[in-house]
Amino acid sequence: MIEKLFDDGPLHFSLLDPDEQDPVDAGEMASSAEAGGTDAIMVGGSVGSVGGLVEETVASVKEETSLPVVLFPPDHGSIAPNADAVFFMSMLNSRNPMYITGFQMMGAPIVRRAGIEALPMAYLPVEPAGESAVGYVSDARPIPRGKPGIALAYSLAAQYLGMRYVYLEGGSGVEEPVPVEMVRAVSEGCDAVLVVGGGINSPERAAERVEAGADVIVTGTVVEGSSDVESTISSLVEAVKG
Ligand code: 1GP
Repeated sequence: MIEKLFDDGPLHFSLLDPDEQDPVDAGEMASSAEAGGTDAIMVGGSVGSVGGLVEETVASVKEETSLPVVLFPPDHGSIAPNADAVFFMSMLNSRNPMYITGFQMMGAPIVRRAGIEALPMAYLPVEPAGESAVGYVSDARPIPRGKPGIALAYSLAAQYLGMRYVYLEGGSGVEEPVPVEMVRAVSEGCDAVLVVGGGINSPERAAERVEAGADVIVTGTVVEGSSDVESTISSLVEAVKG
């Protein structure tokens, strides 16, 4: 059960977008990330990461590492049966009902047939995620940075709906990650496992958010173009684990 992994937090997850590199390179990056001490590989992306490409990327990661692979799908077309688990996400603050319940309805039978572990999650874009691919594609109404109370209210709603994970998403590659005050408010006021990502590109940024109560730090962009993925991940992991 991947769920058990979360008992041993705080954790660092490495995100690989299948649209950004071919599956062989993804496997090599995952191998370096494993050597750097990351806890799991997330596979997914907003645009172009569908079907066979996701499955081949998962296969390559599993061939090169012994890490759990957790899908991070934008919709039902990105659910690969060879992954270990899926963040089964509902974007509670989307304007488009397909991102709240529609793609979930279409994806649920795929998850059941594949026997993948489903981790029920509220996926909450936070400003400036409106400028990122995920905000644009999913028609998000991102939470204002100065409103931690709204993030907590959504997170509590998720908890009361039975979701066990909350992901505060700043947007991939953004300049400013989710504010520390917002991470603290959600961590202190809600029981869900708190995942934070988007724009976390330094050990300091990772450590501040763990100190504020994040259970999982996700990084993706920081290793793109890195000549030494292992040491980049290793310094992030060190910051997360203290
Ligand atoms: C994006 O939160 C993830 O969905 C990771 O963001 O690419 O900025 O690390 P970065």
